[in-house]
Parts: sequence; C-alpha cells; structure tokens
Amino acid sequence: MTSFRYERFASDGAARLGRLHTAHGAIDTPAFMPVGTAATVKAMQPESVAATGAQIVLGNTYHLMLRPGAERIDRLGGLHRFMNWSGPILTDSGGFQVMSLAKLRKLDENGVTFQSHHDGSSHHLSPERSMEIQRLLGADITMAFDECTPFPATPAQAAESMRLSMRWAVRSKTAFVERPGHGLFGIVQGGIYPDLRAESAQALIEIGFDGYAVGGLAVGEGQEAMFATLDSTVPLLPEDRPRYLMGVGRPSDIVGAVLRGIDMFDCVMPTRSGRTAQAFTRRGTVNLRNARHQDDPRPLEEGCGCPACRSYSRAYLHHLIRSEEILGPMLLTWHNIQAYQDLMRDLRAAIGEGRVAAFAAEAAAREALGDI
Ligand code: PRF
Ligand code: ZN
Repeated sequence: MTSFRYERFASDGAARLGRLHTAHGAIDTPAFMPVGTAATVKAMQPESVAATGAQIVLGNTYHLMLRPGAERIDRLGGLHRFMNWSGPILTDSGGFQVMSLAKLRKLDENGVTFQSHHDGSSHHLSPERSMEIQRLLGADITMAFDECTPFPATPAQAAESMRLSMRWAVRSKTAFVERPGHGLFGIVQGGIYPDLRAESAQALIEIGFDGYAVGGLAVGEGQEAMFATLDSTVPLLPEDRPRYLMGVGRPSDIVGAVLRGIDMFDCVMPTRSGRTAQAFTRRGTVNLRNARHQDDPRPLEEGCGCPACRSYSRAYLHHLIRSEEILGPMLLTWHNIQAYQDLMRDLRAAIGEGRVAAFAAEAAAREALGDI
C-alpha cells in the first residue's frame, strides 16, 4: 500500500520541485488540478484530461452531496469509478461553495445549514459530515472544513472567522478516518492580516496535517495583496509538506505563487473561460469570438500539441463559437487545460534547472507582448 508522502527533489529560491504520492498515483509538483465539480471536468472526457498531462482532478463535496448524493456514489463504487478517473482526486470540503452558491445560509459553531441552489431542499454540513462525505467519495486528498473569510473583512471579523475555522480544523482531524495513501489538508485563513495568518498556520501545525492549503485568497484582494499574504504565510508552513493555494488562478498568479513556494493549484479559469471563447496562450488571452479571427488560417497557438491547435484554424474555432456548436467549448477547454499543464511542466523544468526566476520574467514579458 502506498503511503501518503511528499518528496522534494529541488528548490530554486522559495520554489520547489517535488512529487506527492497517493493511493491512486503520484502528482508531480508544482501541479495544476483541473476542476471536476460535478464528477466531470466540464466538456472533457477523463482520457482527454489525462492526455494533457493532468495527474489529479478536484471534486466538490457541496455539489456531489446534493446531486447525485455521496451515499449513492459510495454504493456505485466511489467517485473514481463513477467518473472513470483512475488518478488521484482532491475534494473540497463544501463550506466555500455553500457560501457562494447556496440559498438561506445559517452558520453557527456546529456548521452550516443551507438550501440547495437546485431545488431549495434543506441540508447541513459540519466538519464531521464533510469528512464523512469526502470518505464516501473516496477522495485521495480531503480538505478540512473551513469558512472562507469574505473580503473585505475587518481584523476583528477576520480573526473570529479564522478561529472558527481552526476549531473546525481540530474537529476535521478528529473525524478524518486515516487510510493508507489518503491525506488530510488543513486550510490557513486570516484574510490579509499577517498576524492572523501566522496564528492560523501555527494552530494547524499543532494539529498536524498531511498538507497545508492557503485559503481565503483570490476573493477580491488583488494580486499584490495576495502575493504579500503568501510572502508572510508560506515561510511559516512545514517544508516537508505540500502547500496548496485554493482557487488560483490566472497564469501570472500561478507563476508568482510558485516563486513563493506553492506546490498545488486549482481554478475554474481554464475550463470556464474555454466555454466562453477565451483561450490562454503564452501571449496572453485571446477571445475567439472576436471577428479578427474569421479569416485567420493559423492555429490558436503555434507549437501547442492539443487537438484544437493541431487540427484546426482560428477561423474554424471562431466559426464554431459564432455558430454555438458544442465542439467549440470542447476544443477551447482542451486547449486551455493543455496550456495550464504545459505551464506547470515548464515551471517544473525551470525549478529543476535553477532558472525559475528567469523563466518567470520571460513568461511575463511574452504575455505583455499580447496576441499576434
Ligand atoms: N476554502 C475552501 N475552498 C476554497 C477556498 C477557501 O478559502 C478558496 C479561496 N479562494 C477557494 N476554494 N475550502
Ligand atoms: Zn492548443
């Protein structure tokens, strides 16, 4: 049986090259995890997700508990079998999605009561129930149940919210059932306040987790404040455990966070943008709906190995989007996931060769040039 462990091969400044071993295989880090909220990476078959180089996907407690239900997925053999993804799966714990999606939310010490955004039915999540659902799903990486502190928050509000998350972190750890190859991550909160982030990191380290996530960022504070928070927080986290920045981000956010010692990321950006005609290239974002592409025979991105770029022109992709053909979002999602995985591969190579700062500078300069 594989034990859950993180290996570090190299460091370049604060950036780290490593590998995380789980029950369903290894993840080379820094890693980007495509979001598979409802047991699917939208518009992609799992084989295609794997073909981009992605080694782990993310699932959501909130969505799956409501539909089709965690007990049902368990009876059907777990989430890996249900969605035909044989690699590692990380599941988010639900609180963040409740606060952004559910109706009539009521939060207290025990947890959160809410109404489904589908049919208004009433549900409850607590640290204990979240751990149970993530176990029923079969998550390789389980996230502690937390509250993502809204932005902006006063120091008093951020402190109260963070301390609730720390009490929930204790309960998450107690309720988590240890199994070989399965890990539990704590989530640092504390808003943009360095002293609260330090208190939170210390509390989580005392509880002891298999990995440490930084939550409560990318909620409107801006890149500069996010990087400043990482500058003060990441050095406080144990060097021998993986670090995960939740819900981030654009390519430049990811590069900046890798330079600051983050190992794992997830974001709906590549999949959601793909469905709204926005493509990520090394020259920045491109909107394929724009009429400037209608006669353009060139690929979306020269040198990209994805099917959208290997087999089709910008003119054809533009036509699919304008015609609202399903193949349009499918091809652009594939390209975007490919672009993110290629970025992570290039970052890992640069860290291994001790040139990640130069790589980051080149990537920023290339992106600043813009498309064409
Ligand atoms: N907590 C959890 N999930 C999250 C976040 C968080 O703070 C964020 C913050 N950007 C995204 N997803 N549990
Ligand atoms: Zn491509």
